[in-house]
Amino acid sequence: MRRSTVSGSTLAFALALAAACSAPADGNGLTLLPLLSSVPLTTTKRLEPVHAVDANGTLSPAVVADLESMLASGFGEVRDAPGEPLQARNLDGTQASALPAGAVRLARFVHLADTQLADDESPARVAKLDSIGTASGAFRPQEAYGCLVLRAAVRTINGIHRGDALDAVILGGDNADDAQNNEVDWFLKILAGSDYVHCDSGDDNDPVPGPNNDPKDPFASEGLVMPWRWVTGNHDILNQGTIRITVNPDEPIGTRASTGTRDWSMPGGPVRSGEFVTADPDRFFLGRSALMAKVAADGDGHGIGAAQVASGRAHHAFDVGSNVRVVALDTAAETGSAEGVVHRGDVDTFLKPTLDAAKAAGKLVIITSHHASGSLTDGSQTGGTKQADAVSIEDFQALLSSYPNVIMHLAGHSHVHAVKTIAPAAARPYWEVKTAALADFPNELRVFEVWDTGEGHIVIRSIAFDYSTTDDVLAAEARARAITDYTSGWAADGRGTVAERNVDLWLAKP
Ligand SMILES: [Ca+2]
Ligand SMILES: [Ca+2]
Ligand SMILES: [Ca+2]
Ligand SMILES: [Ca+2]
Repeated sequence: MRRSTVSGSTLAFALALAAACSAPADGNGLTLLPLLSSVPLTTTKRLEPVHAVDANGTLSPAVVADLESMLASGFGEVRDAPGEPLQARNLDGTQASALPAGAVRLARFVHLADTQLADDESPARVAKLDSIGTASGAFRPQEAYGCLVLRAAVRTINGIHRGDALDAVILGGDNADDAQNNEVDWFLKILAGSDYVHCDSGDDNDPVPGPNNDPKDPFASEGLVMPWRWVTGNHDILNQGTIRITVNPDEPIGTRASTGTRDWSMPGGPVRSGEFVTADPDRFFLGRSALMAKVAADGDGHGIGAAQVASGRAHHAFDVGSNVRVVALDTAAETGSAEGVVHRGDVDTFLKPTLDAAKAAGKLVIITSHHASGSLTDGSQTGGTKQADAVSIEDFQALLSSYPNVIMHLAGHSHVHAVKTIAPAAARPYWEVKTAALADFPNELRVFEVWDTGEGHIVIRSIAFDYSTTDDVLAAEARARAITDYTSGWAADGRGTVAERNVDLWLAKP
């Protein structure tokens, strides 16, 4: 209001209006970030950490003072680097040609893997066990920002879509970090779009006083504007992605953090253990069927319906674009263990009939699951029990290979971009591709395209991309922390090799 003199009543009105716009008392009507109209993929521009990696891991990102010291001395900085051109590859490892001019694009979708959206205040967390190496995921300095990173990913995907339309988004599993009801609620709300998302369990914390300035503040999310499809990972159904939820079923709703969780009543949210957590009934473990029911009830169900609710298993199939069918296989083991299990019964009752139907319909098939074939086990790894009906890696690969229309197996779980030829002995080879984790450096997603060359080949094009931080300081802070996790020497490099990021993967048309 531009006035040189302001009456008392007008001033009161103006102040009330300003308060309503900036900090709504009821939390509703939060403002969306500006929509993006285009986003560079990594063929155009890459982000590169500036700081060298401390191979000794001298300072721990889980210690507030260490983290602040590293952030202040540039461990989290990135710079723009030149884009990385597509590498065209044949299944036998030789270099392939460029796409011919007459090639036709059949499908275009995004793979969003391993968000591991964490309730970082849950008593079920194991943050005190954080270490360099296998337990590096027990604590991440960026984990409190998980909801904001997911919001940034949604905003980025929509921006890419506005530039060149996407048919769908396919999840990679490990959408939630600890199988908790509130984590899945947050995840679904951010993808659905909402003017009020508040990722803050237990007490309502406000580590930086005021709105829109810390990860415990409520925010608005624009939501994905294209269909998306659910895939279940081990972290979606197991405590810390490893332990059966029946072992200590009430752990997350209670008050005792025996293995360390974050205390946001203290500056920087330090990791503490003991009896200090404010109980929160929304933190309960969902379990397979309740998880499926929750996903089925959201939007169009994302591929999940009555059959999946009844079985608790996210086996389903859907068409993407033109002539491409995606077959989603649930490889998470509710009997425990982070690694995957494929049960013979699921192969007989779901996978084979679904592949047979796709073949009869003349569809190209992409199999997608959380675990790649190399992570399939008999279930007996840490936290698990041996499953007598588990399918071996060799048998699983041979099965996919026996269908000439299966062009790719798409997976997550490893948190590293990877591309591999699967070539069972004396059988037809196919591509296996893994996408890095949104949760960990480099925090990238992939866009996939399926092309028919018109000259007897199918080409799977995959290009990595970074979530945008344009006008999003909290997402930028999350990135700085994830990069610090890497440069501190406490997190692995998830980038893979140059031949595994931006690729044109050729194979003969079936
Ligand atoms: Ca860690
Ligand atoms: Ca809280
Ligand atoms: Ca705040
Ligand atoms: Ca809050």
